[in-house]
This record gives sequence, structure tokens and C-alpha cells, in this order.
Amino acid sequence: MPNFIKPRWALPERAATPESIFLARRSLIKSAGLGVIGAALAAPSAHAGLLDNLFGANTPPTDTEPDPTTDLYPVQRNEAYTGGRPLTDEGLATTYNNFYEFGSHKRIYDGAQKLPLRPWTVILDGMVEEEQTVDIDTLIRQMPLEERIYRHRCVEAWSMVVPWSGFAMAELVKLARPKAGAKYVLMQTFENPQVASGQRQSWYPWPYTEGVTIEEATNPLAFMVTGVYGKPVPKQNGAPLRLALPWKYGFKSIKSLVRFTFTDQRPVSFWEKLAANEYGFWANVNPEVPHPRWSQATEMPLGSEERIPTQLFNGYADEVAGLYKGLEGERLYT
Ligand SMILES: Nc1nc2c(c(=O)[nH]1)N[C@H]1C(S)=C(S)[C@@H](COP(=O)(O)O)O[C@H]1N2
Ligand SMILES: [Mo]
Repeated sequence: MPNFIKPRWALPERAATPESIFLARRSLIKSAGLGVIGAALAAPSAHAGLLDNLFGANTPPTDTEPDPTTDLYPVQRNEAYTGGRPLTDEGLATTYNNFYEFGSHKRIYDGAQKLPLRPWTVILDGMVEEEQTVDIDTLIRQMPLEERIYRHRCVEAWSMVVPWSGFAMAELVKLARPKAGAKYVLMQTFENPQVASGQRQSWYPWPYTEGVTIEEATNPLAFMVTGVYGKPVPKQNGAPLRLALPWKYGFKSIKSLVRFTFTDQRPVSFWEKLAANEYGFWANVNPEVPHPRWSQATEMPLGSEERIPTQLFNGYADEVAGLYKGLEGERLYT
């Protein structure tokens, strides 16, 4: 094994596991009376070896099946979205991932290659004029694809700047034709425990779900991702269809979507079910509102040696602050 030099942005596993899973596991295991096993599972060092391995292999994995949308890329860049900072190295953005379906550590890109991407359908249902099941290739080929460089700020305080390809989420809402009473969009990731080892861990509330208001979904910044770095989006980054909400913490940007349900009930997300005190519905980036267990004032860009200040709404306040007028009483920033 070669010697790896751990970059300084390589956060210790405990800090890099946002999502309070060690705590959730601990309490579940305790309540099951399995204290000794619980302690071993809960040890923050459990994945240290895996994390160390990551930094020797920052090359994007290659997929053996050709993606049937490859011919669409690269797409036209929309110059209105420049990212404002240097792009993150493609090798880093595609090998340092959060995708709990494939494990609670960052090196899931190899395991994620098992996910079959075709056939893949997307359901549009709930409070809509007519329920639809849409084939992913039909969907992608009918949408106006463009490239946008967006900042991404994980709640764990690492960040990246990536060139996503895709289409405005407003286009998907238009296609779904929600009824007047619909207020929210509930979104779901695939469920396939045979290939997604994380989904065999029953203490998580699978499938991964997220939600936004219709106003958020139709804000021009809300972006459905089908590609990245001028190619179809790789499995580990949420193929074949994921969300990018650059003004919110990264966990809202749900991957590998199979269902959009329009509803008048506010959705409860995967992380909110696990730890409602730490992860709420709105989760807008705000450097002045700390996570209960760490500060959100600064962030570590992937590949960088220095922390930089975090900005309100991740720097997108001009575009989105208006969405939250009149909601000041809500927990908008966790
Ligand atoms: N289905 C699903 N979507 C998910 C996650 C996940 O574990 N499962 N992790 C989220 C988190 S915490 C982040 S920061 C981003 C990471 O996206 P990336 O791996 O493309 O950087 O995906 C988000 N979407
Ligand atoms: Mo995240």
C-alpha cells in the first residue's frame, strides 16, 4: 500500500458524518440492549482506514455500461451561473461523496457502480392533474439542458464548485401539472437494498426523501442535474437524476430520484426523521446559525488547505432571500 498524505481538509470521520448517525445508532443500539456491539459501531474511528484509502485514488471511476445520454454532452453553458470561485477538481468531486445508500463514509464511488441505471422511470404523482410515469431518457431528451456552475455547501462544512448539466426544476413542475392546492414537492431516491448495502441497515428510514415548497421548486436556481463536468452524472453523484439547491445545505440535494409527489403536507426528510433537532425542513445556509454540534461560519473547499467564510444562502441571497419573507418565525437555517 502506498503512503498517503492526508490533506488537511480531510475531516475526521466524526466531523464528516453530519448527520449525527453515530448518535442515532448509539441510542438505537442501546435501546436494543446491544451495548458492546453498539460501542464498536459507534466508534468514530470505524471508517478511518477507508477514509485514508480515498486519498490515493482521486481518479474518476470508469463505468463499463455506456450511458445512453452521452451524446447530449457537453451542453451549452449558461453564463449567468459562474460559481465565483475556482472549479473543484473533477477527480475529487467524483470520489469524495455523501451517498448513505452505499455507506456512511465518503468513499462510496466504487460501491455505487453497482446501481443499475436502465430501465429507470420517474413517477410524478399526488396532487397533479394526471399521474405520470416517465422514462428517464424521454424526460432528459425533452428538457432544455444547460450547464451551470454552482457552489455546493455540505452541512459538514466542506464545499465544492461544480459544473452541473441539467434543467430548471420549474420545467419538471410544469410537466407534472400540480393542482392549485399543492404546496410542496416530496422527492424520493430509489430503493434497492440488493445493490445498495446501506439500505440493508434497517435503522435508517429508507428510502431517502427530501422536500421543498412549490415556490422553491420553481425558483430559477432550483436545478435538476443530469450531468456534470460535461458528461452524464456518475452514479456516485446521483445518476441518472438528482437535485441541486445551491442555497441550502447539501443534504437537501437528493440523488438518484424516482418519484416526485405533489402534496399539501410538509414533507419530513430522511435526516429530519433521524435527528429533527439537527436537520430541519428549510436548511438554508447561514454562517451565523451554528449546527448544534459545530460552527457553520467557515467551510473547507475540497482540495484546498484553507477555510473560507461561508456566505448567507451560500452567496445566493439575491436570488432566494425573497422566498422566506414572512417566514422569519420558522427555523429557516438548520
Ligand atoms: N439519496 C441521497 N441523496 C443525497 C445524500 C445521500 O446520502 N443519499 N447525501 C446528501 C449530502 S449530505 C450531500 S453533501 C450531497 C453530496 O453530493 P455529492 O456526493 O455529489 O458531492 O448529496 C446529498 N444527496
Ligand atoms: Mo452533506
